[in-house]
Amino acid sequence: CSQVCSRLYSNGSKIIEIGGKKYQPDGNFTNVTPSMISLTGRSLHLKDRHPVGILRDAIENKLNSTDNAFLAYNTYKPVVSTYENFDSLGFPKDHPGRSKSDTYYVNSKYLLRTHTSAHELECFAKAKSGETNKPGFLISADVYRRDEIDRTHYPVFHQMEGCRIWNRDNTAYTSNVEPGHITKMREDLKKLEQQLHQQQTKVVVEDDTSLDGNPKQNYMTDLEVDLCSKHLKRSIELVISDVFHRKLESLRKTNKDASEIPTELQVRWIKAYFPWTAPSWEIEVWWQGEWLELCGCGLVQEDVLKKAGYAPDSTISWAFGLGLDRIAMLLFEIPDIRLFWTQDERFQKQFQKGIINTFKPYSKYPSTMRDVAFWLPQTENVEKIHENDLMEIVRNAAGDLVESVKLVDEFVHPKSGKKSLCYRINYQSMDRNLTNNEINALQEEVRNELSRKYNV
Ligand code: FA5
Ligand code: MG
Repeated sequence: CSQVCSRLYSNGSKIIEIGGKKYQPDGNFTNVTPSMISLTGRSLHLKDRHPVGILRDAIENKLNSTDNAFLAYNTYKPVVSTYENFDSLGFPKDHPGRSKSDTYYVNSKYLLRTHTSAHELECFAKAKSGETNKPGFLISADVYRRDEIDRTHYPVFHQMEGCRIWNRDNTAYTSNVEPGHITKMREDLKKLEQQLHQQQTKVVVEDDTSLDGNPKQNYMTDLEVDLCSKHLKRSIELVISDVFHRKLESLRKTNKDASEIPTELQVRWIKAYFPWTAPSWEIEVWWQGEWLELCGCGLVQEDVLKKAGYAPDSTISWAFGLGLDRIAMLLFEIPDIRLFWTQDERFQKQFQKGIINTFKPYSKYPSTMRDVAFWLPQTENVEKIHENDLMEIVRNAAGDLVESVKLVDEFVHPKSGKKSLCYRINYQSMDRNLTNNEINALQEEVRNELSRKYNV
C-alpha cells in the first residue's frame, strides 16, 4: 500500500474516489492503483461502435430472440463489496480468488468486481420482488483481475452474466398431473431446440451428461435437472452458433479456397466447479486448432436463491458467465487486447453498430525489449514478490506502452543457493513510435520501484 497510497495521496487527498463515490484506503488491503482507477468508467461494452459493445448487443439480441425472457442490466458500477463478489456466492474464506495477488481491493470491504456474478444476488432479489416481469436477466460489465501482461491478457475484461428462472409448481407433486413448471420447461426447451435447428452453422456437441463427480442438488428431481441443464446448454450453444456463423461466413467470402472453411462448429462441455452452482460446466469451442474456453455455468444453488428471498424449494434457475473480449478478439481479428482500450481514431472509426467486420491493422510500430534481473530477497521479513506484483509495477510505470512481460531466465547460484530472475519487458505503443530515451526512463522507473519496494 505504501506505494499505492503515496501516489493516491500525492494530490493531497486521503480518499480513493471511484465512479463518483469515496472510499477510505486501508493499509492492509488497498492495492487498487491510480492506473486501474482511470480505466473504470470507460464502459466499452456500452459503445455501439466498439467490438466489445457490438458483440454484447449481438448476444443480447440472440438470447432474447427465442422468447424475449431477459432483462439487461448493463450499468452496474465496478466497485462491489467482498460480500457481493465472494460471500453471497458461497466462496470459502480461503478461496484463492480472494487473494490480494489476484484481486484489486479498494479496502477490506470493497473491491473491483472480479466477475459479473457479483450482481447475481441483487438481480435475483429484483426478480423475486416482482420489480421485473421477466423470468431472466443479463448483466454485462467490466471485470478486474490482477494478471500477467501479454497480447491476450489485460487487467480489465468484460463478462456477460445470464440467469433464467422457473417457479416450481410444488403442489402438483402430490397429484398425478404433470407440474406446471415441468410443462413450461419442456415448452421453453422445445422453442430453443427448434431455433437451434434453424441455425445455419450447426454445433457438434461433445457432452458427457453423467453427473459423476458433478452432483445435482437434493431439492431438485432428476427430470428438473435434465430439463434445466439442457435449456442452459442449448441457450449457450445458440449464442455460439450465431456469433461464430457470422465469422465463418465472412471468412468464406474473403478466403480463396472457401471449401477450407468449416461448415460446422465443434464444442465440448466440461465438468467444472463453482461455489454457487451445482452441477457446473464450462464450454470450449474448437477454433483454429485449439480449444478455447468461453463460459462457465451451472444450476444455481438453492442457498443463493434463498438469500435472494425465494422460499426453500420454490425455484429452479440456471446461470452462466461468458467472457466477451476473447470472442470479440477472434471475431474482429484484433491482434492485441490493448487495442480495445486505445483512443486512436484509426481503431475507433473501423467499427459500426451491428456489424462484425475484420479489423485492418494500421501500421504496427516497432517494439523494443529491455531485461530486468534481480536476486530474490532471502530474509524472512521481506515481502515475497508475486509475479502479479511485478506486473503491476510495470503497468504503473508504462501502462499500455507494454506489450508483454515474460520470465526469460531463472538462475540459482550453485554456492549461495540464491535465486535470480530475469524478466523481459517488451515495449511497444499501439499508436506511435517510442524513443529510446522514453523507454529508458520507463525501464528506470520499473527498476527503481522494484528495488524500493522489495529491496532488491
Ligand atoms: C467466472 O468468472 C464465473 N463467474 C462464471 C460463472 C457464472 C459460473 C455463473 C457459473 C455461473 P471464469 O473465471 O472461468 O468464471 O470466467 C468466465 C469466462 O470469462 C471464461 O470462460 C473466459 O471466457 C472469460 N475470462 C476469464 N478470465 C479471462 C481473462 N483473463 N481474459 C479474458 N477473458 C477471461
Ligand atoms: Mg474458467
